[in-house]
Amino acid sequence: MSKFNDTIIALATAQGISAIAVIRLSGTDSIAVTQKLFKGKNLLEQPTHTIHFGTINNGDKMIDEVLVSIFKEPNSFTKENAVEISCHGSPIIVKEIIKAFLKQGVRLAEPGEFTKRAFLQGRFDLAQAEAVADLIHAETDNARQAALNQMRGGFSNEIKRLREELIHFASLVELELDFGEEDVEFAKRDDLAILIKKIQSYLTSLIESFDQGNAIKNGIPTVIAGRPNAGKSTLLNALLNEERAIVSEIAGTTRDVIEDEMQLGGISFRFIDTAGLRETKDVIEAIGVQRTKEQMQKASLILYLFDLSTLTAREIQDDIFSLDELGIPYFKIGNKLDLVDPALIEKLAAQNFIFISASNKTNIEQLKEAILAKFKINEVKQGDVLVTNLRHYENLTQTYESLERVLYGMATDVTGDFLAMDIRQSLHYLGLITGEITTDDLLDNIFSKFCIGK
Ligand SMILES: Nc1nc2c(ncn2[C@@H]2O[C@H](COP(=O)(O)OP(=O)(O)O)[C@@H](O)[C@H]2O)c(=O)[nH]1
Ligand SMILES: [Mg+2]
Repeated sequence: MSKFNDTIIALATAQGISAIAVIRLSGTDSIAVTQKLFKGKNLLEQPTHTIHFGTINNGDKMIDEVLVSIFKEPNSFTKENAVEISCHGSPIIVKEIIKAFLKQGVRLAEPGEFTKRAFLQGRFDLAQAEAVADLIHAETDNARQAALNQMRGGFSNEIKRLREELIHFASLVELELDFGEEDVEFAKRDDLAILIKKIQSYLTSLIESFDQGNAIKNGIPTVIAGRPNAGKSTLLNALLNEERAIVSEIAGTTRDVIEDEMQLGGISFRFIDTAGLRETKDVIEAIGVQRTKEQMQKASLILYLFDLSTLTAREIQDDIFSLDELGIPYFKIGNKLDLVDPALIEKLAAQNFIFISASNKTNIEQLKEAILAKFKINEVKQGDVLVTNLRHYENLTQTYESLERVLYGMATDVTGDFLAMDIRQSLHYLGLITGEITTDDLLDNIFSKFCIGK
């Protein structure tokens, strides 16, 4: 593992005025550098995990009264010497303090650099490091619990254990190769097959958890679509209980995509209002219609609105045909219930329509219940293992497929060198998940998404 000599600094709390701001430093010299700017006790003589009152000074100028917490390696988040300075939460104080440290040769931290150092120093594996970011960005309690579970171990330990067992077999198969012509078999093929099936069964449970995990982490994009004037913008406002989108009797009012989030039953739903679907000569409206189609393709659910007051059988037929062709789950919603004759309702009820009046807020709760029933998730509990990260999902799937190739290879009696190659490939994908195998690009990609100071 690489050692870092340079000391990094960043504001760890949110920008802006606050009661207290925390500036953090990490690196071999962080305590020594702080001592140069600090008036109070000699920090270098203090034990780890202690807090000290004093002032931070730039030359003769006192910047602020502060509390300094010191953490000595390896007992800090980064496993390096680390300091946290709690000062008054003024942006100008924060700026002056950081400037004073920069003058001492300290460097501004890059996004996620503290967590990256913690990972490189072996504090946790890559999947756990990624969970740190998820934890900070969690918007629902379920998302928080899923991230916390992953940060505290999640599938990491089991994957590491299975990977080691597989490494053992890989080396036995490779040893056989050294014996060339002689017909030796150190790696018992039956035992290898049993291990692979065991790993695959664990992978399957993880892969299957991604549907829920992804919904919990990223929310469920729900597109409100339909023809102009069906009442889409009115429905968005009714769902969110606020005047988010402009409602008008003029067809073609909504030209851009408008969206907002709402939590239902522990999941966050992203409701997306769109431009009405129709042929149009208006260039701007046409762009809106194009965007609607793109949004519909990316949606997890479409709330498709029909205007019951103008509806024709032909319209239902055409629109449902297009929806079925798209292949995304959808609800058929009949709007403007207040304007319609009960005979029509009876006819459409047989076709699974949900009836609402968006402007009168009739049956909006029932609609929410129907949406929720479609995406029912179990509450995430402590210790539940859920895959929420697309990168993990993809690597898990690739591992599974490469293990299939190992099994196929054994079934068709391929030579040992091909078998060894397929096992190595599986090990590669497994290693990417927990970070035994990394590249600079992969790390940059992951940690650049963190905030500065994390
Ligand atoms: N009577 C009635 N009018 C509605 C209802 N929902 C929407 N409207 C009206 O239908 C018109 C078009 O609504 P809007 O939400 O802008 O439709 P959009 O083009 O699909 O976004 C407006 O005049 C709304 O007030 C409803 O449930 N009943
Ligand atoms: Mg609209």
